[in-house]
Amino acid sequence: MLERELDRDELFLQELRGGAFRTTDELAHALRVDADELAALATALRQRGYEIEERPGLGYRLAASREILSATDISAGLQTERLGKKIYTCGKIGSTNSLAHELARAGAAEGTLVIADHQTRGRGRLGRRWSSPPGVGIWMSLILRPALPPERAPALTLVAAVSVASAVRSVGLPVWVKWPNDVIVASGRKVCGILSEMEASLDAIEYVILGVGINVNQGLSDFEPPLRDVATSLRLELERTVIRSSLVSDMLNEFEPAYRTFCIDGLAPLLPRIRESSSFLGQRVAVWIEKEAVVGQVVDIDEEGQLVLRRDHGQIERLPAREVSRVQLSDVSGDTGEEPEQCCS
Ligand code: BTX
Repeated sequence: MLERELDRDELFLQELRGGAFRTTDELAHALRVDADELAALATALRQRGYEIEERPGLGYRLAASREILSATDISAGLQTERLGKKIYTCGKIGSTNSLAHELARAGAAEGTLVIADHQTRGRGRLGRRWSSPPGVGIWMSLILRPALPPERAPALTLVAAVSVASAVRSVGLPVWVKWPNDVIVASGRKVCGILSEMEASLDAIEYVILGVGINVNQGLSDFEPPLRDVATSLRLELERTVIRSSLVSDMLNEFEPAYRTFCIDGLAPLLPRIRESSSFLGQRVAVWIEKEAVVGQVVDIDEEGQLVLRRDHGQIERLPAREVSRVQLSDVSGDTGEEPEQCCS
């Protein structure tokens, strides 16, 4: 049922591609729905922001001036063996991670991708909100079933972040990975956040949901005022629109070989790329673990994906990503240890 709904949405869009009118009969036949269901589908797509015109006698057409997120286009750009072989596209959804959990519990295969045009309850780590307005971002979740012990899973976030960073650089924007789960531009503003969630027994992972949010075509007004200082989009940085579907394919093409390497050989072979992409190496940072700040200089990211800090008194500390709520550059020696009022995680 769920699958059929999602597929029909995408099918309708595919049928309307090219911009010409398609008669109600043609469309109803292709989608295996009746005229009323077709009208309901058109309404739902309009709510997603698609301009769908309906004319008596002529049928429907997509007044296609807009950049469209499409499973067909994503598939056309894929060079992967397993990732993205099954894609669920949705219009408005609470959270792609939630739907991906549902699909994974129902047995969806590794590599299944859920992607939405708009999230109403997009979430970040630790219950934080992720702003996911319609038509301008990549809000996607990938189902993974790595044969790894659960404690290895958190490092997958870093592997994904490096892959997003490579894909974004290939459209011409220099970006860095902000350990543990963001991708930022030179000003420090965030273009991407990653949320991995895992279902596991004591010694085996059942599945991991890798949720990736990329700000692609937002204008300034698409960001609520509190976000304007901490977030940006590719369009704002590059001053041009970026095609979301091809960026999704590029990200999956980058991620699949890195993911395979990680599953076989761990993080070590990927560390040179991770270090090279890292925004923090050599910098002095404050890392919040619950309400406590640990301040020091970042000297490395280790084979477990932990941040290696040298504290002021010279002691080396390794911080695991899963315990960290927030990281920021710190100029002040002897930080107060209090959480800053403004959130820029
Ligand atoms: P995070 O907890 O590291 O970051 C969340 C913080 O980032 C927020 O508190 C806010 O300050 C800021 N923020 C919120 N929205 C945005 C935005 N669009 N751009 C930049 N900064 C923002 C990061 O969590 C992980 C985000 C994962 C989002 C994906 S989208 C697809 C999937 N589904 C879902 O519900 N979440 C993931």
